[in-house]
Amino acid sequence: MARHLITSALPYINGIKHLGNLVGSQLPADLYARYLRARGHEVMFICATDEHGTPAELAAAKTGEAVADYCARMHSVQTALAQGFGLSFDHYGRSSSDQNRRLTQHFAGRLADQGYIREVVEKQVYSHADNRFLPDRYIEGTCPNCGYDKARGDQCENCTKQLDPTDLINPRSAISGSTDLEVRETKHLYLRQSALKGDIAAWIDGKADWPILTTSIARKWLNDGDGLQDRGITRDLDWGVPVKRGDADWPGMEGKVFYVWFDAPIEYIGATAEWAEANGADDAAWRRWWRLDEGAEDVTYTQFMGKDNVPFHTLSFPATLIGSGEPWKMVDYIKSFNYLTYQGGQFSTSQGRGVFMDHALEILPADYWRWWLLSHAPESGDSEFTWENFQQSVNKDLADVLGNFVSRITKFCRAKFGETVPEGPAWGPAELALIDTLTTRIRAYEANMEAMEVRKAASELRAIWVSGNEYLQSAAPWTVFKTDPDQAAMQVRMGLNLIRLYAILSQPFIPFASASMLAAMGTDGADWPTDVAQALQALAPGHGFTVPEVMFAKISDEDRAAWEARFQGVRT
Ligand code: B3M
Ligand code: ZN
Repeated sequence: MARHLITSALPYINGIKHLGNLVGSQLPADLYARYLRARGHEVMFICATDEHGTPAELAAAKTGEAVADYCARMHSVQTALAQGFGLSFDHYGRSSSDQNRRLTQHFAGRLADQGYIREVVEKQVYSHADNRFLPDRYIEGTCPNCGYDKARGDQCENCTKQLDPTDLINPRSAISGSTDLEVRETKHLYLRQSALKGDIAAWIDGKADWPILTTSIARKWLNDGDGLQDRGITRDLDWGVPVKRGDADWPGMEGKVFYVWFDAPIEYIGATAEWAEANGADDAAWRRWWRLDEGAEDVTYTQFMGKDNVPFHTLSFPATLIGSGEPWKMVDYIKSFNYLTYQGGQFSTSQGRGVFMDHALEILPADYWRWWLLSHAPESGDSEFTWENFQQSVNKDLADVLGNFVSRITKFCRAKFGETVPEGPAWGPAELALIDTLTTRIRAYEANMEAMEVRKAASELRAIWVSGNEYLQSAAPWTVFKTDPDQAAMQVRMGLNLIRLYAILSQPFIPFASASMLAAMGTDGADWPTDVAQALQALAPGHGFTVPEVMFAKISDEDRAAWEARFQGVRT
């Protein structure tokens, strides 16, 4: 049994996330966590809300709530939606937690002790119209690197270049649009990333197995002239982790907070400490996942994120961990994703364009979305959600292939043999051939899951479902029954055991349907089918089962048209 630490990029606290956010980190991370647990490994699956920074402050200002109240409310909203989608986090923490505050201040103190912090009097953009300093994300302007005119002050999402606000051309407030900005002097702490470039380069060079998407972005900013510039890690904001050096005050930094991207990745550790507290465990329980000198040396750590988060996870966060001089567990593998587009355009909260997590669950069960998103994950390139493709894929894969198989075999058995597994003779050549096919397919499925090749794993699973249908089609127990009911009984026994096998294999993708299939088969035994022949004998003759409700109602053209209209967004 191996030990796996899995983290998904932390969604910002503000707003309900859309399907693109979901498939870009949390959902594939859940797929991987579920699979590893099903294989018997020890998994710690962590995520949290990213609560600091201007997004939270501005969103709270809009609702009139105190930002702490807003974050508490939105954390429970996001928690409920995560549960609705079956995201099986061991803990869904909060970057505003005491644990994260203490850890962030600890790391800042360690970095200072190691000489990796310098104090800089810098120029920060103050907006008179907004009556506040404007941190990076809320200054927009033209990117000096590629000319994109909606570049943000921290990063240009067009060319992913990490920026400082004062780099922007024609800057304006992203809050009010005001260009009445004044650059003011203010003292901030800078993390001397440049002094850690060699350590980080060596660390990345050792990651030969990383996906090209991840290493190419990391190397681009590492080797590009200014990739590892020293970066400001404090801000003139009220909401955030107060700047302290461990437990001590930091003279001259009163009233300032750490930059959201400094404390957010530390919340991966913070949320694990929150998990320990929530489960009445001591510090050793979380430190055994994160400290190489306290039991984490045998942990494999995998991170899931959208590609625009790769620079922070391959440069800034490693700089914090390495710079601390302490033996913290660092990521072993980063699975990063491209983008999901919606009907040829972008998801947009402000324009109500695209499907967001709350509406998705209102109209269809989570498994419909999980299956489509994972089988179309934006791995090697962007994927596009279209209602036509969604309806076709779900109706075919889930309703016609899997759902239909379950329904035909259970209803036929009930009609001819009752709701117990019939016996019949031993398997014949057709069954043995099926077992060979399934064994090959299941090994390929396992290999793709281990490698986090999400789409390939989905197509192997689909092929496994199809092979059961092909078996049923050629065996045709409903015809055989007329002349040889005993042979039909054996075929049905195989079919019922295939349902249990499918439930176990499908659980990482469609956990809700998997659970109802196992319940219908009257079993909670879900041992992974290492030996396929043995697995297909789990439901012995005489074992009781029930015919499940229709598992996947098809999406009608009317519904599809109505949803397409509902989520098309306001015409701009
Ligand atoms: N909150 C995700 C984003 O860019 C950001 C990830 C933090 S992971 C430590 O929306
Ligand atoms: Zn750019």
